[in-house]
Amino acid sequence: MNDTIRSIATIMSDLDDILIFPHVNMDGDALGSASALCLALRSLGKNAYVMISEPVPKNLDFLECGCCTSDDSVLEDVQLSLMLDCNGLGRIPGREEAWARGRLKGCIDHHATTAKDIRYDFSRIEPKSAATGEIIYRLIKDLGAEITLDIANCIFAAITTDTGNFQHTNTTSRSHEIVGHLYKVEGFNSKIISALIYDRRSKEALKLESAILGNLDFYADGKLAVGKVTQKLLKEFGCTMDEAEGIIQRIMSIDGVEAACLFKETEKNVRASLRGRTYANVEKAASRFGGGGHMLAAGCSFDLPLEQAEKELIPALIEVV
Ligand SMILES: [Mn+2]
Repeated sequence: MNDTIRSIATIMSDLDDILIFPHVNMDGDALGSASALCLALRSLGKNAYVMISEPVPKNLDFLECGCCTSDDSVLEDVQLSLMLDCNGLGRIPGREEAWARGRLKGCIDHHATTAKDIRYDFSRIEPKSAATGEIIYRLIKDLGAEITLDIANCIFAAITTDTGNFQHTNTTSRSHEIVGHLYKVEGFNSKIISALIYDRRSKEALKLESAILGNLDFYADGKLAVGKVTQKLLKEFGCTMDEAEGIIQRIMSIDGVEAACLFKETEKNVRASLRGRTYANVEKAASRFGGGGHMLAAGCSFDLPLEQAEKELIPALIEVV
């Protein structure tokens, strides 16, 4: 089932109380899409909130726009629970009860991953869209809401982050067309938004990055590069895990590297972020361990110590490079 954006707009036009659920470890697309839609719904007189269970990452704080809450009972009656930029209860941990309150359930996403644990009343999955923000922009237009400056900023943040600043192969003419429309919104300045997202790193985060980059492991004649963010390193530099954001792109900038893996040792488990350059299907490797994503950008997690997670994943990555 893939509903049209127009039919989703028609359904949502009749609803007043809506909770929006971006994925855990929110990124610019998850939060930007969620806040953009929330603001648009509010402008149409509806009660809408973005339900989150973790702090907003520092570099994305300007996307919060007064939309986010962790209060399950913020709405008395929830007519719709809408999952954005993800699919499946595993992507919204800690928010299952709030999710269940929605009388209708919907999903808007651009990941091809399918989830079998939810029956949606409507869904739209567009694997060819570079960002969920592209789908949300069109939905907002179909809802008849105005693209305000705040909404434009959120949509731009969604698209610039998920396209790697328009450098990833997922970038399409439509990505640029939508951004072209954003430039027509009064006051819109992409430079300001890019600087907020990309140019607010701490000195400590840069030191963390250089420690990780200085200690990479290479496999398969240098085609696979593997880095590690350990709890020990985070403590040493006084950083939090979200300050490791962007390091994987730095690894991918190495000539000859076809695939990169960045292990992130959290307090609970080990997550792996994966990237491919042209042909390395990292999603194939991730899906073996219950993860997912896109062919050239995927992730998975392990309830194992870091060394064991490496032993499991690295051979699977060597196979795809
Ligand atoms: Mn996304």
